[in-house]
Amino acid sequence: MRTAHLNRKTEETTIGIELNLDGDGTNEIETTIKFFDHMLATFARHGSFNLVVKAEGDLSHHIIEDAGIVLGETFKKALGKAELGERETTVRFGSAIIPMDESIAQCAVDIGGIGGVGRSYTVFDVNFDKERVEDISTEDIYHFINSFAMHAQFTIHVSANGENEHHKIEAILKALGVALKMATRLEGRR
Ligand SMILES: [Mn+2]
Repeated sequence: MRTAHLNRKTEETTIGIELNLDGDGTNEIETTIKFFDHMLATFARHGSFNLVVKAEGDLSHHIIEDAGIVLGETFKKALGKAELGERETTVRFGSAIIPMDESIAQCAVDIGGIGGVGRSYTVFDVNFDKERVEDISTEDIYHFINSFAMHAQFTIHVSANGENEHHKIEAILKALGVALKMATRLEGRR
């Protein structure tokens, strides 16, 4: 089983994450931000990752950003470092196009497997019409995905269109989960 757990405490946040890449989507998410809980649970379920996230802090922006950082570090720990070639048994690439009612999201990932050099890059082609959805700021969605990509050593491309911001974001997290489920799968060869 490829698992990892990390705890990180700063003056702003306290984050604890447990991850099993070869899971079934079971998750236990408590971040004090309801919509962020919904995002992470959606990601875990559709990525078939077993995920425990306990996060608290002073501001929702800090919690979301720091949870992205620690989630990225946890993926890196479970997968091994890209620049050392430790991911070369994975499929490496993954992509998904996921609809949710009137919304549609696309996600493509490169986790830097064979001969990987640890490319951390985010392309986020999403426009939000509203500044807030439920109890988060829509600008924090990019912050979360970028923090995650930088610290996991992933290249992540995301685009989405739709009318309903909740649906758009949910489709993005489903697409990210499905793309990463594909990319992190073991290929069975070196
Ligand atoms: Mn929903």
